[in-house]
Amino acid sequence: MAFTLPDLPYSHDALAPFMSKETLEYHHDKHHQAYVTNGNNALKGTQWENKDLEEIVKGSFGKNPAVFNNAGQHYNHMLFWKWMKPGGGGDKLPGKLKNAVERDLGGLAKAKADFIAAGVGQFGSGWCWIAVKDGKLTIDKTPNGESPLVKGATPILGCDVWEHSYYIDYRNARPKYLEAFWDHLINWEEVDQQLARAG
Ligand code: MN3
Repeated sequence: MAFTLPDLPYSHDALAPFMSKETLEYHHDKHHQAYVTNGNNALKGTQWENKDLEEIVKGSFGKNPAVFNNAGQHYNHMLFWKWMKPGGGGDKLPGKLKNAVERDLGGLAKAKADFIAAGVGQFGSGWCWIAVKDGKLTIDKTPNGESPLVKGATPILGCDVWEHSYYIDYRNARPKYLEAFWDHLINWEEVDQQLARAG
């Protein structure tokens, strides 16, 4: 199934000042588009050409870097745009998600600190995550285009810590970007829905 670039679920200027119009114009319109274009080219003639995205990501991991890197990043970004909304973030978590964070991650303050530490601790490009594995929430980080999906887990929240995601707005201050993502951008209702789907 050919990849297509989804529209952002909000306007390019909707997340300012925490993520600027210029960042989204480059990040969504150019970087994500490049993963779509290069992924479609890499898929041609492979066994994954007509598979769905999750199957491509899992199947090509460790086998075909050109397919995996682009498919992995397409998968991650499809989710990333949905994990943000104007006026998001903070401590207004829906009940089921809130309970799971208390139960598995030691409460919201510890979850925030550990999530930010995972993002700051990812050396070079990558992502930090909250994922569901065996019915429990975990915090993790991955390099490049990898995700919890290739470790048998289901991501329910992720933050892109590639420099293209924050350098225009925060320069080298990755911790400040992660803090703003958590405090002002996360779409907790979407995270809650993905938790419900992950079981
Ligand atoms: Mn990115």
